[in-house]
Amino acid sequence: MVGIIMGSDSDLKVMQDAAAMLQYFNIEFELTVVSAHRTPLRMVEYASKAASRGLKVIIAGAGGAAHLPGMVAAITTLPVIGVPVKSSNSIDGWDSVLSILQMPNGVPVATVALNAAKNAGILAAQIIGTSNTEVADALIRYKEELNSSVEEKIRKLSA
Ligand code: RP5
Repeated sequence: MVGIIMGSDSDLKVMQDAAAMLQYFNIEFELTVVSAHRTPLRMVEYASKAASRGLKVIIAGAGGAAHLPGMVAAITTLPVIGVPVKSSNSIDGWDSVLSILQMPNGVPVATVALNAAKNAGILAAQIIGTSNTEVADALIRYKEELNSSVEEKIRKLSA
Protein backbone atom coordinates (compact mmCIF):
# COMPACT_ATOMS: atom_id res chain seq x y z
CA MET A 1 0.00 0.00 0.00
CA VAL A 2 2.92 2.34 0.79
CA GLY A 3 6.21 2.28 -1.06
CA ILE A 4 9.26 3.33 0.94
CA ILE A 5 12.21 4.01 -1.32
CA MET A 6 15.63 5.45 -0.62
CA GLY A 7 18.62 6.52 -2.65
CA SER A 8 21.07 4.23 -0.91
CA ASP A 9 21.17 1.47 1.67
CA SER A 10 23.06 4.01 3.79
CA ASP A 11 19.72 5.85 4.18
CA LEU A 12 18.13 2.82 5.87
CA LYS A 13 19.10 3.80 9.41
CA VAL A 14 16.93 6.91 8.98
CA MET A 15 14.22 5.46 6.74
CA GLN A 16 13.49 2.50 9.01
CA ASP A 17 11.59 4.94 11.25
CA ALA A 18 8.97 5.31 8.49
CA ALA A 19 8.63 1.54 8.29
CA ALA A 20 8.23 1.33 12.06
CA MET A 21 5.31 3.78 12.01
CA LEU A 22 3.59 1.93 9.18
CA GLN A 23 3.97 -1.30 11.15
CA TYR A 24 2.50 0.50 14.17
CA PHE A 25 -0.57 1.51 12.13
CA ASN A 26 -0.81 -1.93 10.56
CA ILE A 27 -0.29 -0.65 7.03
CA GLU A 28 1.31 -2.83 4.39
CA PHE A 29 4.46 -1.45 2.86
CA GLU A 30 7.44 -2.37 0.74
CA LEU A 31 10.93 -1.00 1.21
CA THR A 32 13.67 -0.86 -1.40
CA VAL A 33 16.59 1.13 -2.78
CA VAL A 34 15.93 3.21 -5.90
CA SER A 35 18.62 5.69 -6.85
CA ALA A 36 17.80 8.66 -9.10
CA HIS A 37 21.43 8.90 -10.17
CA ARG A 38 22.81 5.36 -9.98
CA THR A 39 19.72 3.48 -11.19
CA PRO A 40 17.71 6.07 -13.14
CA LEU A 41 15.86 3.55 -15.29
CA ARG A 42 14.81 1.62 -12.19
CA MET A 43 13.49 4.91 -10.78
CA VAL A 44 11.40 5.57 -13.90
CA GLU A 45 10.09 1.99 -13.85
CA TYR A 46 9.24 2.15 -10.13
CA ALA A 47 7.49 5.52 -10.35
CA SER A 48 5.58 4.78 -13.53
CA LYS A 49 4.20 1.45 -12.25
CA ALA A 50 3.61 2.43 -8.61
CA ALA A 51 -0.07 3.40 -8.97
CA SER A 52 -1.03 0.44 -11.15
CA ARG A 53 0.71 -1.89 -8.65
CA GLY A 54 -1.70 -0.63 -5.99
CA LEU A 55 0.54 1.73 -4.04
CA LYS A 56 -1.31 4.72 -2.55
CA VAL A 57 1.59 6.78 -1.24
CA ILE A 58 5.33 6.84 -1.83
CA ILE A 59 7.80 7.84 0.87
CA ALA A 60 11.11 8.70 -0.76
CA GLY A 61 14.25 9.48 1.23
CA ALA A 62 17.57 10.68 -0.09
CA GLY A 63 20.57 12.72 0.92
CA GLY A 64 22.95 15.16 -0.72
CA ALA A 65 21.77 15.96 -4.26
CA ALA A 66 18.48 14.42 -3.22
CA HIS A 67 16.61 14.27 -6.51
CA LEU A 68 14.76 11.00 -5.91
CA PRO A 69 11.53 12.34 -4.33
CA GLY A 70 11.17 15.12 -6.88
CA MET A 71 11.84 12.93 -9.88
CA VAL A 72 9.43 10.27 -8.64
CA ALA A 73 6.82 13.03 -8.11
CA ALA A 74 7.48 14.17 -11.67
CA ILE A 75 6.45 10.76 -12.99
CA THR A 76 3.64 9.50 -10.72
CA THR A 77 0.31 11.05 -9.70
CA LEU A 78 0.56 9.41 -6.26
CA PRO A 79 1.36 11.66 -3.29
CA VAL A 80 5.09 11.64 -2.63
CA ILE A 81 6.46 12.34 0.83
CA GLY A 82 10.10 13.41 0.77
CA VAL A 83 12.52 12.70 3.59
CA PRO A 84 15.74 14.71 3.49
CA VAL A 85 18.45 12.44 4.87
CA LYS A 86 21.57 13.91 6.40
CA SER A 87 24.18 11.87 4.58
CA SER A 88 27.83 11.72 5.60
CA ASN A 89 28.89 14.16 2.87
CA SER A 90 26.13 16.62 3.77
CA ILE A 91 26.63 20.32 4.46
CA ASP A 92 24.63 19.98 7.68
CA GLY A 93 21.79 18.43 5.66
CA TRP A 94 20.86 21.67 3.92
CA ASP A 95 21.70 20.12 0.57
CA SER A 96 19.16 17.35 1.18
CA VAL A 97 16.48 19.69 2.57
CA LEU A 98 16.66 22.19 -0.24
CA SER A 99 16.93 19.58 -3.00
CA ILE A 100 13.66 18.03 -1.84
CA LEU A 101 11.80 21.13 -0.68
CA GLN A 102 12.32 23.54 -3.56
CA MET A 103 10.08 21.90 -6.13
CA PRO A 104 8.74 23.81 -9.13
CA ASN A 105 5.05 24.74 -9.42
CA GLY A 106 2.99 21.80 -10.54
CA VAL A 107 5.10 19.05 -8.98
CA PRO A 108 4.66 18.98 -5.19
CA VAL A 109 6.60 16.85 -2.74
CA ALA A 110 5.36 16.81 0.87
CA THR A 111 8.69 17.42 2.55
CA VAL A 112 9.21 16.51 6.20
CA ALA A 113 12.04 17.74 8.41
CA LEU A 114 15.63 16.51 8.18
CA ASN A 115 15.80 12.79 9.03
CA ALA A 116 12.10 12.90 10.03
CA ALA A 117 11.14 9.55 8.53
CA LYS A 118 8.90 8.91 11.53
CA ASN A 119 6.72 11.87 10.53
CA ALA A 120 6.73 10.63 6.93
CA GLY A 121 5.29 7.33 8.17
CA ILE A 122 2.60 9.13 10.17
CA LEU A 123 1.75 11.40 7.24
CA ALA A 124 1.43 8.38 4.95
CA ALA A 125 -0.90 6.79 7.52
CA GLN A 126 -2.97 9.99 7.57
CA ILE A 127 -3.33 9.85 3.78
CA ILE A 128 -4.34 6.18 3.92
CA GLY A 129 -6.65 7.02 6.86
CA THR A 130 -8.80 9.28 4.68
CA SER A 131 -10.24 6.15 3.07
CA ASN A 132 -9.61 3.47 5.72
CA THR A 133 -11.54 3.62 8.99
CA GLU A 134 -9.24 1.21 10.88
CA VAL A 135 -6.24 3.41 10.16
CA ALA A 136 -8.29 6.55 10.91
CA ASP A 137 -9.27 5.09 14.31
CA ALA A 138 -5.65 4.11 15.03
CA LEU A 139 -4.61 7.68 14.27
CA ILE A 140 -7.18 9.03 16.74
CA ARG A 141 -5.76 6.69 19.42
CA TYR A 142 -2.23 7.78 18.51
CA LYS A 143 -3.16 11.45 18.99
CA GLU A 144 -4.79 10.61 22.33
CA GLU A 145 -1.63 8.80 23.45
CA LEU A 146 0.52 11.78 22.44
CA ASN A 147 -1.74 14.04 24.46
CA SER A 148 -1.72 11.73 27.51
CA SER A 149 2.05 11.35 27.47
CA VAL A 150 2.49 15.14 27.64
CA GLU A 151 -0.19 15.50 30.32
CA GLU A 152 1.62 12.85 32.36
CA LYS A 153 4.89 14.80 32.10
CA ILE A 154 3.09 18.00 33.13
CA ARG A 155 1.60 16.19 36.17
CA LYS A 156 5.07 14.95 37.18
CA LEU A 157 6.59 18.42 36.75
CA SER A 158 3.95 20.05 38.94
CA ALA A 159 3.97 17.28 41.62
C1 RP5 B 1 22.25 9.74 -1.98
O1 RP5 B 1 23.58 9.88 -1.64
C2 RP5 B 1 21.69 8.72 -1.03
O2 RP5 B 1 20.34 8.96 -0.82
C3 RP5 B 1 22.51 8.88 0.22
O3 RP5 B 1 21.86 9.68 1.19
C4 RP5 B 1 23.77 9.60 -0.27
C5 RP5 B 1 25.02 8.80 -0.06
O4 RP5 B 1 24.88 7.54 -0.65
P1 RP5 B 1 26.02 6.43 -0.45
O5 RP5 B 1 27.26 7.01 -1.06
O6 RP5 B 1 26.16 6.21 1.03
O7 RP5 B 1 25.52 5.21 -1.16
O8 RP5 B 1 22.07 9.35 -3.29
